Amino acid sequence: VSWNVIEVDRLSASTVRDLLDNRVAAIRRPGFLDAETCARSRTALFALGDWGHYEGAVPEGAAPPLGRLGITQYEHHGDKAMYFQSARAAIASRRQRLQAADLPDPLHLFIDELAACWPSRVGVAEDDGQPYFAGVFRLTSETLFHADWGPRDGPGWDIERVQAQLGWNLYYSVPEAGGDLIVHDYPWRQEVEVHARLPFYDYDPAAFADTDRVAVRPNVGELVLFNARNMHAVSRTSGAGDRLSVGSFVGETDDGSLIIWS
Ligand SMILES: O=C(O)CCC(=O)C(=O)O
Ligand SMILES: [Fe+2]
Repeated sequence: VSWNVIEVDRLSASTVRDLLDNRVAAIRRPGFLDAETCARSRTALFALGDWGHYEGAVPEGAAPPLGRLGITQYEHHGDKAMYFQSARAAIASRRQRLQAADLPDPLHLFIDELAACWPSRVGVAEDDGQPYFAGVFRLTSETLFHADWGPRDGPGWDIERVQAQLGWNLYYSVPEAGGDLIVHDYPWRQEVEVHARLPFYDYDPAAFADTDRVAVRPNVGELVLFNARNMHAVSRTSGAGDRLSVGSFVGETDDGSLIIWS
């Protein structure tokens, strides 16, 4: 295999293995959710009305997503107790909202397909029996270069012990232009930190300009997986509010099981 984007009918252990080991750049899994369910989900999620809630809460120039439903570990890395308290509420509200709108939970669909092929346990990450939040919905207009890596993002958290990390996203809607997921063959390492212009965010692409790179333009209903430890970004979209996705991380632990969080 070469470090490139591959397309599959269904997830398999060997392709997921290749991605965890950074032998392939990304996995496209088209038709994970049908177009009608994507459209219905988008309408129902927007009707909830609290998008854009986090706007302005991030540093100037950080090009935040326009909005999201759910929480991330990264934004709470300084306060673990507060995170697990927020996670409880966020998990309950997420479940209740999907149920009320009669929407399939994409996180469950994803875990089902992954668990069906993976030889070891697959489940939501926990710290002392407390579950992490997983399956954040995001409206993205642009994301600057960054890497998502549990050992760096969660020292003292359970996700610290992951040995490889993927990200997956399912796209409910996509923009006319832009919104490509760009991934470099450059797994996070300590020495790249001097190139971060914000804490763990907005890394100067000059630091890895000489590495291989792919650009994935997602389609509606498609699942895209990539190695989240690699430097990645989302190019600016043509229209704000067009790129609606849901996703999480998947980390491989020392015993081969996969743990899931956002
Ligand atoms: O929206 C995407 O395509 C990728 C966003 C991202 O940075 C991630 O899922 O870690
Ligand atoms: Fe990311």
